Amino acid sequence: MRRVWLGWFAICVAFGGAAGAAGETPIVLWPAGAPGAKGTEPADVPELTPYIAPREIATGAAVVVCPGGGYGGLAAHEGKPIAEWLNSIGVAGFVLKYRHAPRYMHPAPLQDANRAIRTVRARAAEWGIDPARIGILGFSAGGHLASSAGTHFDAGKPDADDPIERASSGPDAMILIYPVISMRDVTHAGSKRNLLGPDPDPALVALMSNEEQVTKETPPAFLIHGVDDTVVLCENSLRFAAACRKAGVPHELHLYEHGPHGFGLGGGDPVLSSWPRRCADWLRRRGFVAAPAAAPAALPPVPTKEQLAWQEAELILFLHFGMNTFTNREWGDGKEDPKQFHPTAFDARQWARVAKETGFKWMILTAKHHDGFCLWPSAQTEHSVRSSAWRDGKGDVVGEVVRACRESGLRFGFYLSPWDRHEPRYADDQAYDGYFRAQLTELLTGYGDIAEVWFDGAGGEGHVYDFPSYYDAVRRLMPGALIAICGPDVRWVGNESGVARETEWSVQPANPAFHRGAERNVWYPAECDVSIRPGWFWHPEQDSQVKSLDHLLDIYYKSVGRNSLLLLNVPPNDKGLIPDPDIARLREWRRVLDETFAIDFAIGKGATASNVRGKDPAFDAVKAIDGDAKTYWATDDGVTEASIELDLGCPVSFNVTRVEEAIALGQRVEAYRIEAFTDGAWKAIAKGTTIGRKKLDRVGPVSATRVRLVIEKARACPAIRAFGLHLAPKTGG
Ligand code: FUL
Repeated sequence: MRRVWLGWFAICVAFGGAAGAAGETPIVLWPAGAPGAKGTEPADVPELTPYIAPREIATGAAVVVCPGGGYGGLAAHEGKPIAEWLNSIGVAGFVLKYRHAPRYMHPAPLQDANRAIRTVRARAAEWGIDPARIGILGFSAGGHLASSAGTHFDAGKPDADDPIERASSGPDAMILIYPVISMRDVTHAGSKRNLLGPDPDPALVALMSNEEQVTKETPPAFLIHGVDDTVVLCENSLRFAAACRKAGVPHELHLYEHGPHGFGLGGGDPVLSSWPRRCADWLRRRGFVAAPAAAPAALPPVPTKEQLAWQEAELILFLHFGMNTFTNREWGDGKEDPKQFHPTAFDARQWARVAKETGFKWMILTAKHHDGFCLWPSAQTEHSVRSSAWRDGKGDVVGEVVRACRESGLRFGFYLSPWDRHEPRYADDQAYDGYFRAQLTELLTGYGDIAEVWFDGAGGEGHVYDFPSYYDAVRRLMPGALIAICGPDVRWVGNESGVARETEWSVQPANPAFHRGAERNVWYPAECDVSIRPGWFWHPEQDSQVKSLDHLLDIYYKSVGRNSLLLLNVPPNDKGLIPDPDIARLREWRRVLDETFAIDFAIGKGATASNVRGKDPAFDAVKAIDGDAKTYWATDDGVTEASIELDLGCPVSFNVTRVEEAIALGQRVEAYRIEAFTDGAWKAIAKGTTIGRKKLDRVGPVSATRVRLVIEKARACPAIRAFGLHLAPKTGG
C-alpha cells in the first residue's frame, strides 16, 4: 500500500492509520534461537519484517533496512517509513530488528544482518524477489551495520542443513545514510562503546573500521551525510567513499551543507527530503528501480498553453457596465446621450478587491456593448467616455480596470460587441469591419496583456462580419489572447444559466465558421456565462434578486464541476461599484467553497491501481492523491479500463468527489464510476461520462473505509491527476 508523504495527515491517522503494506508479520531470523542468545526476551530475538511492494509496480528488488540507534536501540522513524518509501518505488523493504547493547555486542548485530540478507535471498521466490538484487540500507549505527554487512560477508555454506545458511550473505548494494563507518578517531563514541566495549582489541577496531575493509568485492555504495552533522562526522562517509574509489567500487556520495544527524527521510525539509529521489535515481541505474516509462503520448487535439491556463483559472468575473447601467436597460439602442454615463464613485480597485477576495483569477469587462458606447476614449468615435462628464471627459474605464487588475495579479479581458447600434458605418459591412478592427487594435495595443477577447454573437440584423480578419488582428497583436464565443478558442456553453452538459467534451468537431483550415476535431472548451442577478446589467430593482447561495453553488458544481469555466457576471451599479448584496453573496459562496475544498480526505492515504504505466512509480496510483497537479496516475497504452482504490483506514464521511484528468495530454475518459465500500460491499455512488479538467459529483453523504474510481471507457490510456473526497457543509440558503 503506497501512501503519500505529506506534512499533514488526514484525520483517521489518529485512530491508528490505514492498513499497512502487505505481509507485515515479522519473521524470526533464527527460529531455533540466535547464536549467542542470552534468553528469549524480545531483545534476544532478531526479526525481519517484510514490506512487499505492490504487484503493479514491484521491480523484484529488495532492501534490508537497518535503523540507527547507536547500537543501543532502534529508531522507529528509520524503519517502517523507509520500507514504505522503498515500496513506493517498487522495491521490497525488510526492516531488521537486530540485537544491540546493553545485552549484545559485536558480533551479534552483524550476525543478524548477514542472516537477514541470507533469509531474503533464500526465500526470494516466495516474495517475487530477484536473489541478485538484494541491498542493505542503514542509518547512523545502522549504517555501520549495513557497511559491515557489505564488507564482512560470505558465500554461504553449500552443505548446510538450513537452506538459509546455504545462501550468500553478500548484499548487492549498500545505502548508507549519515553512517558511522569508522571505529577510529572520527567514530561515534557511543556506538563504538556499545558495539566493541570500553577497551576493544586494536585488531577488532581495525576489523570494524569498515573503511579499512573495502575491497573490489565490496558492493556498490550510496552515501548521504550532512557536513554539519556534529553527532556522526561526515568524515565517516568521506573515508568510505575514498576507500571505494581506491578499490574501484562504484559509489555515489551526497553531502548536504546543512544536515543535522537523524533526519530520516528528510521530514519537512525541502532540501534534505530530496535524498530519497537521488537514491531512487541511483537504484534505477543499478537496476533496482524500473527504468522510467515514457509518458503517455498526447491524444490530439490538446489545449494550447493559453487554453490550459484559462481552464486552470476556473473562475472569471464578468462585468457588465456601461450606458445600460444608467438607463436601466439591458440592450441600449445606441441613441443614448453620452452624458448619461456618470458614475459617481467609480472605483475599479473595489472591483479587483472583490474579485481577488472571492476567488476569481481573471476579469472580463464590457468595453463596448450593443449600444456602441465605448468605455475607453476610442479615437474611432465620439460615442465614448470622452463625451461624458465623468472625469471631465478624460476618464478611461478600461484603463482603470486594467490597472486595478495588474495591481491585484488578475488578468484582464474585454467583451467587444460586434453588433453596434450606434455606429452609422454598421450599415456597410466592409466599412464597419474597418471600424471594428481599428477599435480592436486600440484595445489590443494600448493596455498591455489581454487574456481573452469576447465576441458576442447577439443581434446583428443580418450584418456579415469579417471574423477571420478580426482573428488575424488578435493573433498578430496579442498572440496569447484567447478568442471566445464567436471565436476559435473558447466555446459558448449554449445557455446563460451557468450549466454545462453532464457530458462535456473539450474535444469538438471543428466549426467551419471559427476554425479555418482545421479538418477534424479541435480543442474547444466550454465557458458558462451567467449573471448573479436576473439581468446582465445593474438595475436598482434587482438589488434584492441576487441569486441564492445554493443556486450559486449549484452553478459552480454544474460549470467548473463539469469540465467548464465559470464566467460569473456581477454588474457594478451606477456609482461604479459592485453592490453590497452581491459582495455579501460572493463572500458566502467563497466561504462554502473553501470549507468544502480546503480539505481533501484522500490526501495522504494509501492507494493502489489495477495497472500502473510501465510499473513506473512516476505513474502510480498515489500520483492521483498527492495534491500535485503536475503528477498523474496513468496506465499502460491500450489499458482503457482500470481502477484506483483508496484505503482510508477508517470510515471517512464525504459528500463530494472530485476527479481531474491531466488534460494537457488531451481529454480521454468517456465513462467512469465511483464506488464506496460500505457495510461490507462495494456500492456505486457516482456514475458519469466525461471528466476533463474537473468533474465534481455530489454524492452524499457517504461514510466509507475504501473508495475506488473505475474508468470504464477511455479514448486512450487514462491519465488522472486528482481523485479527491470532500465534505461540503450544509447550507440551505
Ligand atoms: C448576450 C448579450 O446580448 C447580453 O446583453 C450579454 O452581454 C450576454 C453576455 O451576451 O449575447
